[in-house]
Amino acid sequence: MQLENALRKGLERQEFTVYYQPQVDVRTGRVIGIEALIRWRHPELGDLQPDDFIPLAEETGLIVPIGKWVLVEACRQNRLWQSMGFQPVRVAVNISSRQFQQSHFVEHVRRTLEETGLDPKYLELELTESIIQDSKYAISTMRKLKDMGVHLSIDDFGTGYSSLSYLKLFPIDSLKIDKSFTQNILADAKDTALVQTIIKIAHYLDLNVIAEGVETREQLQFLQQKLCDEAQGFFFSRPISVEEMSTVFREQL
Ligand code: G
Ligand code: G
Ligand code: G
Ligand code: MN
Ligand code: NA
Repeated sequence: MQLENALRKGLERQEFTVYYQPQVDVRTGRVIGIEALIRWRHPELGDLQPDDFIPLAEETGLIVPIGKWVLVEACRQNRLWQSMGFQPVRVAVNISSRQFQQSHFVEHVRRTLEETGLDPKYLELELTESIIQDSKYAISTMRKLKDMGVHLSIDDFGTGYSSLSYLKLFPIDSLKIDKSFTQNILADAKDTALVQTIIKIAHYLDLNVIAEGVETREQLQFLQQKLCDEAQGFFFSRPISVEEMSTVFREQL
């Protein structure tokens, strides 16, 4: 209850902030995308990570206004970077099930793009397998977003209990290989096999594939050999502030 009130107040008092983690083209090494990751600067508790408050936000429904705020903020900031003359990149925003199931979700995305002036092709929404399963309207909602020109990806791919058949049913653009697989690609033969197979499945289905949680050069080299498209992880950068991200963009001009 206390944390719930603090969450509510935190939203009013603008205690939330968005960090960004680069997503790199495996062939060129250039940053071609960024993932928006929320942080909470709590006045007494200090910086809180999403795992400390997103589950409660989901339970209480506060994830809806919080998620709306993150979407607006990420689109606004990405548009701002573009207007500063940096090379345009896609910004990926994590979407919770509650948020996706709101009847006005599609309209909110449309309005946010209009109001911030961000071209829809520079927005990606990260959905999980469970979101897709929970929602009666998943296909219809996804199709409306796709028709708008927004990119859709499946986050934490391979960790849910979905059947592979949804890959042909749902209008998605890319798969994000979960970091639990990436981290063991050189240590565990089963993970090696799984990652190779996920990359192949993605490409057979004409999907882009990105590996999360890349921490070493050896992992990156493996992914390069297996023709993975993109990589994200501490090897390149931790999630960083707007100022730090601006420096990364400036250096790559
Ligand atoms: O940011 P971290 O680096 O700690 O993220 C931890 C988890 O929190 C991830 O699973 C991520 O998807 C989730 N997360 C981060 N930011 C957001 C957000 O804005 N909305 C939602 N729904 N989840 C987020
Ligand atoms: O139920 P109604 O006729 O208002 O639905 C109009 C459209 O809005 C439907 O085609 C459906 O795609 C969408 N919609 C309705 N309810 C929901 C919901 O709870 N979640 C989502 N994501 N979309 C919904
Ligand atoms: O579930 P989601 O993919 O949205 O989560 C992103 C989370 O992964 C964030 O908490 C982010 O800080 C974390 N993360 C990003 N890169 C790495 C990495 O290379 N290693 C580890 N252990 N975590 C990472
Ligand atoms: Mn994510
Ligand atoms: Na993930």
